[in-house]
Amino acid sequence: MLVIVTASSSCDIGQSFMALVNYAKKEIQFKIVYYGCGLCGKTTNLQLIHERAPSKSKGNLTSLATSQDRTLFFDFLPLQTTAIEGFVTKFQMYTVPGQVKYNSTRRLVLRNCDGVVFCVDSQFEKMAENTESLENLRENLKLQKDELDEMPYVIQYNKRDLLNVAPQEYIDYLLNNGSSKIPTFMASAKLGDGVLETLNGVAKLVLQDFIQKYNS
Ligand SMILES: Nc1nc2c(ncn2[C@@H]2O[C@H](COP(=O)(O)OP(=O)(O)OP(=O)(O)O)[C@@H](O)[C@H]2O)c(=O)[nH]1
Ligand SMILES: [Mg+2]
Repeated sequence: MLVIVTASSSCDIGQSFMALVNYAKKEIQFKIVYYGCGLCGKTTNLQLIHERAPSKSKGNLTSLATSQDRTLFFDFLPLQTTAIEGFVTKFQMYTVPGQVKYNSTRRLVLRNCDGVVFCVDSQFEKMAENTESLENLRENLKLQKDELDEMPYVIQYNKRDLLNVAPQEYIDYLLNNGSSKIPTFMASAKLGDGVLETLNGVAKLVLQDFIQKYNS
């Protein structure tokens, strides 16, 4: 399911890496966070990944949610692969709670993340919320001395199955600076379209970033 990138297994990992490397167990752990406004589909992404991932490479999906199925703290899904030669590579997948009032929780979940998926609700009337959420992501990353533009980051345009969605170019203009640098993925998490592609996209960037830092 995940893109395979190989690296030498005898690396000396510097302190600047956020990824957790355990030499004794031959394990590398990366943290990927799904961010976005309330109800954009973050939890649905993780549910779909959990449903489709082969059982030997996934753990339990843990969701801490309100009675209305809104994320209260986070969702958590561990995935495992052999993307880096000689190491078991673990991806710890998290979602944040999108509701504006849970900002301190979002900051906690964002800590030490290695990659971000910004999930967009493509419906026209959600554009202000998407923009606000992206701004909130940038601010929260700054507080932990990270810059969104310098980290592995992809955008998912979700809910493309609905009729009232904004055109891709318009969302690009609003949320992606019209830039072709940030990989974007069209998706319907509800139907299962584009979800694994998004995951592969961010996993590939996270691994490339890790290998590049290691090589330098
Ligand atoms: N039509 C459609 N509905 C979707 C899609 N993805 C998610 N939904 C629905 O949108 C609602 C919210 O989805 P969630 O995954 O719970 O959203 P969330 O981003 O986790 O929301 P918070 O936990 O509040 O931040 C649910 O009813 C989903 O079934 C999609 O691609 N298309
Ligand atoms: Mg949720």
